[in-house]
Amino acid sequence: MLRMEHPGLVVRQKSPLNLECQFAALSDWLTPTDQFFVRSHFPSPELDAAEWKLRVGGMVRTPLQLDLAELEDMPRTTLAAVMECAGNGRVFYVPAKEGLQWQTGAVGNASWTGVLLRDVLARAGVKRGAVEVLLVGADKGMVDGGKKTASPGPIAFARSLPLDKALSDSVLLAYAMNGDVLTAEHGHPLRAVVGGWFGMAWVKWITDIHLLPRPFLGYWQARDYFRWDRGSGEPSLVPLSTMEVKAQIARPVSGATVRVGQSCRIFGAAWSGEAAIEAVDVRVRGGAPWQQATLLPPLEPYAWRFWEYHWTPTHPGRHALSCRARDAAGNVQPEAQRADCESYVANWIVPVDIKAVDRQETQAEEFVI
Ligand SMILES: Nc1nc2c(c(=O)[nH]1)N[C@H]1C(S)=C(S)[C@@H](COP(=O)(O)O)O[C@H]1N2
Ligand SMILES: [Mo]
Repeated sequence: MLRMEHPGLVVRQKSPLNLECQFAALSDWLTPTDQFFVRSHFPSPELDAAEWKLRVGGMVRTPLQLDLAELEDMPRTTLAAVMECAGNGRVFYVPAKEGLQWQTGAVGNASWTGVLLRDVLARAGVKRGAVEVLLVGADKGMVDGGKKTASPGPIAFARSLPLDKALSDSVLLAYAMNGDVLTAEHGHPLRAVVGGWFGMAWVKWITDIHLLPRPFLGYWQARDYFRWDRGSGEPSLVPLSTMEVKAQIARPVSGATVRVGQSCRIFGAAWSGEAAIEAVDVRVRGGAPWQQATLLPPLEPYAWRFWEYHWTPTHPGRHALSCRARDAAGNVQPEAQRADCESYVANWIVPVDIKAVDRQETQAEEFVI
């Protein structure tokens, strides 16, 4: 019997497994786990939760080894948080950029349960002079060392957080997602949840935490997942960190037909980095005025925000629907493609092309919404 292994998800790569959700099907504010995108650089390590240990070392007073039961006995926190892969929307780069051609589905919003990283660090005791917390995953493999250096050999997926973020209320070591034990693909038995940050910071399958005296320059920080910062004169490399303000239209989908004179609901989600979404605007064709959409509940600091706008097309023809989010820190989505983010951070405005038709031209089967 034919069995679909990942119903409702688009397979971007089979091994390592990379799955994209269908953003057009957006309905639940908490993305069901079986509809949540998967982004993995290496095959999933097979970890036996009974054998697994979390080691905490480096610049700490007392190096620790904790098993899952010990972590589960610590005070638990649940945080609803959106995670967007920094490569989400890469397909919109012109000309095309190398890498998985994510459309709009490398993003999801889930409820994560675990311990605050801060509580684990407090148990170990952080020494003065520590500036970053390195999180190391159990998955390993070969990477491209670049043109000018030899390959570093097999390396693990590892990313660091600055100490102030690591000690904040928005960073968890999570063992549960949407109320169930983490699945293998999403990082069982333990993953990082880094509210407001792009997905690469949310290290899965964590085995080691190291307190570091200087910023980490590992592969996933300095060779990948970085941007050029021009703020200080000469361009310098800065590891990607917080998500950038963004709204996406889920429906109507590109290519849809809507009816003149009939209300059409434009619906989507918006999110940003550390700042809350303040407004989402909608424009029904280039040059038309921006109109404010309605932000919908629930409102949670690190989660995405659903929004809608009811629009009644007044004339037939093609329409390019755009949305634009603004956050409480004053960030607004740009109109133009980014130049300094390699193949990442695709948050510029990308219109959705649809067609409005007069009632008499319309055939029932043409309705998509
Ligand atoms: N150990 C490990 N952690 C990882 C990755 C990985 O390849 N290995 N991928 C990162 C990236 S780039 C993203 S976008 C998120 C995806 O998390 P998900 O697969 O649970 O959606 O995990 C991050 N954590
Ligand atoms: Mo990612």
